[in-house]
Amino acid sequence: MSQIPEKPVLLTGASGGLGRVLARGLGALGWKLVLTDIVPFPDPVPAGSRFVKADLNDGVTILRLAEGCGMILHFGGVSVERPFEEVLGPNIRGLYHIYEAARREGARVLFASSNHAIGFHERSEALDDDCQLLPDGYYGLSKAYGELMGRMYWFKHGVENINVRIGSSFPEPIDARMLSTWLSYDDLVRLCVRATLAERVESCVIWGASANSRTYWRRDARDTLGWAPEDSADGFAGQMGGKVTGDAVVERYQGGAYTGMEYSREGGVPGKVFRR
Ligand code: 15L
Repeated sequence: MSQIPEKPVLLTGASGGLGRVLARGLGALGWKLVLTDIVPFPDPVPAGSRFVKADLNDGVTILRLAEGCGMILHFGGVSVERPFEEVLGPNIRGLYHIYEAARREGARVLFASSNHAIGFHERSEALDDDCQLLPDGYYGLSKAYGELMGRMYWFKHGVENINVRIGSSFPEPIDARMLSTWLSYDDLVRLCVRATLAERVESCVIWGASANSRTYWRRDARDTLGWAPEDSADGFAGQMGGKVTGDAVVERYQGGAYTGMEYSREGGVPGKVFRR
């Protein structure tokens, strides 16, 4: 079976850390990519692909870029915690433009969601894909909104989408938390390949992490995609033992440092969501 999609693939956020990894990895497979970002693409554009500088706030341009594409790998937008007003345009309005483009083209969307959509779950919890969304800031909130937008577009318009709650995707884990949350670049590229080529995905959630034995995460839709991580953070455990912050809030929750930013709850009493 061909590993090359029939139609071109739109990759937003192409100039960011993960976008560059994907442009290189998918370009090397011979995929025809439409790369876009608000800043110039710093690498050589893979053969058969093109780069167009664009702002996610510009809906007309996003619609044009998506013309003829069968898949949108949406990695664009603000990728760290920022004030609400900075997140709003790229991550909320921009996402709406992506979904409208997908609806018009009959394209599938892979949404780069984040562990920060569920960041206020405690590290002692083992989560399945249908756990409560517990965002740990405005960035995480935009990711939770994005997942719900995907669900709405699937139910209302039949736009298929894969919501990847990415843990920590870096060349290597750099602290003790990442022994649980690390996603290798190779596992990420393979995940995007399967998400694009899988026959039917409906609207689903994937935990974006390698096969880390210290994981916080369990069930998701990976079997539907035919994806399983091949790498693991376990081999880095010896170097990471002491790499903790010493901050009680940060170490308590899965979202780590993001949970402690602007944290103003008094007395260190942990937040709880009441369940009936
Ligand atoms: C994310 O969502 C960020 O984009 C990334 O920079 C890391 O902070 C990562 O989460 C993480 O939680 O390690």
